[in-house]
Amino acid sequence: MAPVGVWLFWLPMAPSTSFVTILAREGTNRALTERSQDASADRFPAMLKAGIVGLPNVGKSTLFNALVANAQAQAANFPFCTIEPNVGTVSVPDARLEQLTDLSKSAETIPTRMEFVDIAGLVKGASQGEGLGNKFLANIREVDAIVHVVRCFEDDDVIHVSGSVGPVRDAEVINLELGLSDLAQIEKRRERLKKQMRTSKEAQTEDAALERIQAVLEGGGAARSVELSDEEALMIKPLGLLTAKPIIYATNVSEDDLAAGNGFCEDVVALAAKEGAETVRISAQVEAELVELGEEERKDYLDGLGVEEGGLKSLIRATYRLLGLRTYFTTGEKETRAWTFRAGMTAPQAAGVIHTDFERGFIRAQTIGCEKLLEAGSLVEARNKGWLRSEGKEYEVEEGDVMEFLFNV
Ligand SMILES: Nc1nc2c(ncn2[C@@H]2O[C@H](COP(=O)(O)OP(=O)(O)O)[C@@H](O)[C@H]2O)c(=O)[nH]1
Ligand SMILES: [Mg+2]
Repeated sequence: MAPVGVWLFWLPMAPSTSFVTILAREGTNRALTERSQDASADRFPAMLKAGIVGLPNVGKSTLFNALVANAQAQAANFPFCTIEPNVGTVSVPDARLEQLTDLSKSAETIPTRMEFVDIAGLVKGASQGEGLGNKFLANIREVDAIVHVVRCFEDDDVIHVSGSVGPVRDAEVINLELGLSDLAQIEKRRERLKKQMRTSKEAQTEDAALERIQAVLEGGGAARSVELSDEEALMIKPLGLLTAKPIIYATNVSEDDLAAGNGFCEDVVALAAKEGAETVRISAQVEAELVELGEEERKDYLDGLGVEEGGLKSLIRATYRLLGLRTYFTTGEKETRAWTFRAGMTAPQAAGVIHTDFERGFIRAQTIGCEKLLEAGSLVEARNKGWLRSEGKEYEVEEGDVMEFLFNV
């Protein structure tokens, strides 16, 4: 059957149109519009996941539940916020979305999302099968980044598995288990490579890289601190080394310490700095309470604590960046929407995030930086000033770009 080609001619980016409305107006393309939304949902599993790990009773589930409850409250138009009891998609907070919504007088505002997984039950000895042991480690192997929650709050009512609060010691217990699991993985792999090495140069290269990682792990370090060539990195990727995953520490404090932190937080910041990792201060309990409050009460409560938020937003944003994720926007009267792409993606690849047809049939993109558009005040003004750019297939999309795609299917 001959493919039925539908040409979408270049439509100037009028303030009242986004490409989605353009599609909807072309009667024949209704189905495409609908499919495009389905397809973006299909792509969701490919979306990156962050795993929340830590010792028992440090506040992981409290944090996870607050993340999910917030997502549900903010984005009622996503019915499937919780995929499984311990997997949730959350909206990525972004002030620019509201600004663009105002600019375009959009009927709807749709944030972009990412996934968090509450990974329960790591205890000392997990790499030897203690507790949930290997199941826990397998769960971590599937995530793209680790949010390591450490307890920096004192509360006699909440039992501490080690008997006292000591976040650096706690973090080291977890990191040791992850390291031991990686070591076991590497030993198995190197055993297998032994035979292949006699005849295969690749096997030799991989083994040499693993030997370097092994030495670092045996010294108490993490695989992520080992410099690898692109070739080596690609070779060891299938191993899914846990300590190679990017990590962020979340110091969970009581409400009184949210504004200024405490000595425990400082210790964790020092530990993280040694590893080149970031730290975000949160209060899981404050976030859990905020979920229950109305807008006014929230503000009063936060004002009383001397903070602007309980740390949840900062944590989501920091994790999003840690995963190498970036945002571009589409905006029009129908909706203003944020889309996730990976740093370094070209315009056709970024278009493919919305729908594979957009990538396949990509012709050109019309774009302007979000700040620039807000400065102009409207798309018409931006056009008059000559600030809208026409970009081709080679264009690398930048953080905050407002995009409109011209394509042909
Ligand atoms: N005082 C205080 N208690 C907290 C805080 N975060 C969590 N908790 C409590 O600690 C207990 C364990 O929390 P949970 O989130 O289940 O920990 P998980 O085992 O790491 O998932 C619960 O009773 C929580 O209410 C906090 O910031 N301050
Ligand atoms: Mg839990």
